Amino acid sequence: MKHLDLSLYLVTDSTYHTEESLLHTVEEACKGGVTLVQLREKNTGGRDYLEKACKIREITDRYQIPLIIDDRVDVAMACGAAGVHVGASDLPVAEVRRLLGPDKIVGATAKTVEAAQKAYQDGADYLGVGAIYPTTTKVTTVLTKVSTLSAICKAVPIPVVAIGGLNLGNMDILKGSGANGIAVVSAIMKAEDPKKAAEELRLAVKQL
Ligand code: TZP
Ligand code: MG
Repeated sequence: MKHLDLSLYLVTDSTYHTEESLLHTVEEACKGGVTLVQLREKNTGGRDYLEKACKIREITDRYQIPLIIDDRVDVAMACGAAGVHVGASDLPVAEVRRLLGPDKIVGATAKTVEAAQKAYQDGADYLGVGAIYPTTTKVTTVLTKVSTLSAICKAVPIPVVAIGGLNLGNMDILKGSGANGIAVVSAIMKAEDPKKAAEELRLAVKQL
């Protein structure tokens, strides 16, 4: 099993950022202690996605933080990212693993124990589980109970990161769930001071 630190997993959102502010926010978040970065671009063509991915990778490389690309195996391969994250409507985990080979990171979204076990068997290195709380970042997101999160953590040997509406004030709900960390968009991407936000979240995750 790969050694992955999922304590504070930053997922990007370009919808309320210029490219410059996106890159700045990611860099500040890296300074503040995020342990993994996922570039998540919806409605971005392959060429622009790749260009952005290469720029983000320059930053994450400087801080030695793995960069995960959401949805797109081709973009991840082309920019030399550390891995790919896929959900239920993306390429199947087994196919992504086959394309990326054994060394790259494959992350998968799982909302049920069955989906979690299948993703693990098919070669996922970690699972994202949620949305734990309502979120405006992702449309039509069904909430996942913490009891389901706990059951998933018990059912698979790979690390699990909780996602969805999580912030400093509400992450205590994860205590004792077995989750290895939290994945956030808004709590960092919308923060006035993303470095401070990351520092505070990182500290809080350690208390879980
Ligand atoms: N998957 C489940 S919830 C979510 C994703 C990508 C969005 C989480 O964003 P936020 O802003 O941290 O609620
Ligand atoms: Mg996806």
